[in-house]
Amino acid sequence: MLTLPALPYDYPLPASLNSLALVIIDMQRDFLESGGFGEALGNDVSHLRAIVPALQQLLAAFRERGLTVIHTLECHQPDLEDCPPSKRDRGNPSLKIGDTGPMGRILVRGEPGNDIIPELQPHPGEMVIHKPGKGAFYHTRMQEFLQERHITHLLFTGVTTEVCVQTTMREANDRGYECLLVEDCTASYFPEFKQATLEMVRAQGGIVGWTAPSSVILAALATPAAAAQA
Ligand code: TIU
Repeated sequence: MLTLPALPYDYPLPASLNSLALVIIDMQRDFLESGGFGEALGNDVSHLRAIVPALQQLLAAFRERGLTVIHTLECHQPDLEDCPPSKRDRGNPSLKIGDTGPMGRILVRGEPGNDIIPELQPHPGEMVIHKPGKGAFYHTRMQEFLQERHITHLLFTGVTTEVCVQTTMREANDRGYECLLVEDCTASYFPEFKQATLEMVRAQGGIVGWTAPSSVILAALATPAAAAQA
């Protein structure tokens, strides 16, 4: 069995790498660029871009081997029917969800600002999950998709670590998936929240799952054993 050096202990990869998926959470202009939802909430969005090169490298490794990649986007329908007032009104932002900003309507599906950043655009055939909530299982086909593909192991990346990434990882953990958070491929507007999330995920014997850097995943995928498994 292939394992990854991880915390709190080695992460066992599935018998077939076809049961493994890379999950890229919400790498959207709305969170990474000026004028989007993240900035409207009062955040300095410049921190988040630092993970893009490592994430591009990991994505390329998955694509080269034909492994499953899932992209998610946080977004709402244009009529905001799927956006509860509690979410729209929260935090008294300068621009609310649905308001028009410099990149179109904030957090609305199909608007320029809601798109995934150019560097990480999905390829044809990759799963794209549009989600109205923070978690990727709420009001989506995520669970059905994973079951159809017999996927049991999920590697989590994207933004923000303590909001959509952690929520989705917890949802997945409760549903029985073996979850690993990729340390250098996730970011928060608050570096201390990212650090706390890494620690709380792997505390108590891995109460929510494992954490590891992308380097150990790249190294494992490059082995002959991984090639034989795929
Ligand atoms: N505000 C914040 O940190 N995050 C979100 O609102 N959504 C995601 O994390 N994608």
